Amino acid sequence: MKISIPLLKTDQPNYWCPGCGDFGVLSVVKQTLTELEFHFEDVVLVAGIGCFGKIPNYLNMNSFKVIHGRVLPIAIGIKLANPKLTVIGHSGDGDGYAIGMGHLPHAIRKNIDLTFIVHDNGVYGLTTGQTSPTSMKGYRSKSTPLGSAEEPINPIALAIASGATFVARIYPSGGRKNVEHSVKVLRQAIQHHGFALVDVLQVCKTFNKVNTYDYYNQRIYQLEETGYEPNDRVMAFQKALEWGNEGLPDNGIPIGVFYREEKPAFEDQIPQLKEAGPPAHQPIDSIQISKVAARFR
Ligand SMILES: Cc1ncc(C[n+]2csc(CCOP(=O)(O)OP(=O)(O)O)c2C)c(N)n1
Ligand SMILES: [Mg+2]
Repeated sequence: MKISIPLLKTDQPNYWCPGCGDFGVLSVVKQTLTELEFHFEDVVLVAGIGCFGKIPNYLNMNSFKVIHGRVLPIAIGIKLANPKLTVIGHSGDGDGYAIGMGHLPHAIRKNIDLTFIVHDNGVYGLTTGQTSPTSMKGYRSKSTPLGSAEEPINPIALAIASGATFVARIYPSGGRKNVEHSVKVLRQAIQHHGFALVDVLQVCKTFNKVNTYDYYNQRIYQLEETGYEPNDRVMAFQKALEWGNEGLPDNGIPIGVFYREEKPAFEDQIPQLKEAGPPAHQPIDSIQISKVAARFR
């Protein structure tokens, strides 16, 4: 059956705060999956722990909710078990760039064919507002009451440096133009053959009083509108360093596709997958696990 916005609806009560940026991500995901004309059996969604991690509750589709920080290992496992599936991971700046950070450069350099959407609100929302790896320097919260002394991680630069074949940033808020742009970018990310990082500028109205809707609305600009072509890695890295640097020549925050490159995905290069086919399609009747199981009794 084909995915459609009405069929994706669930009867779960929504626990996100009024005005949460996650609503924008949810609607962009719904629209993109519908536009891509996927069938329900073609797509698996994997989500970690955080406010963003409630997204499977609001999407009536095959989903796997995993422990904190482990979206990528599970998503990779699903993809390798059955490369025919489209796998989409949802993570947060805490989930994906703190506890789960070790997985990111390795998934990137493997170039596993999956889409990794990070709801980046610069704060640990679910645990009531601690400083995260993308909170800006000086950020005050209950975990850094005197202001954070650390520089934030730059996920776009990190992904480019790790050899990512698709790197993008979206802002699915602040009006129709940004929403349509987000759908367009997410569509390309999902269609990309290889690892695609989509960092989402997501506002946390309750806890992050720095990166507000006003903050982003005043700074974001679409890379495409400047004639930017996402095919030069050095240029992409340079663009990745722009972050509303007031007083400097580049004082905006770019959104859109920073870099893309066609390369074989990990799973294309594994002879066992080519010869025997995906593990999910191999017969299991003759496999005896009783001996192994006995060792764990
Ligand atoms: C192993 C483990 N450590 C810590 C936690 C507590 N915890 C739950 S969510 C979270 C951070 C969530 O932040 P983020 O990923 O940015 O998601 P958000 O809530 O902002 O959407 C933490 C530290 C946990 N659930 N499991
Ligand atoms: Mg967060």
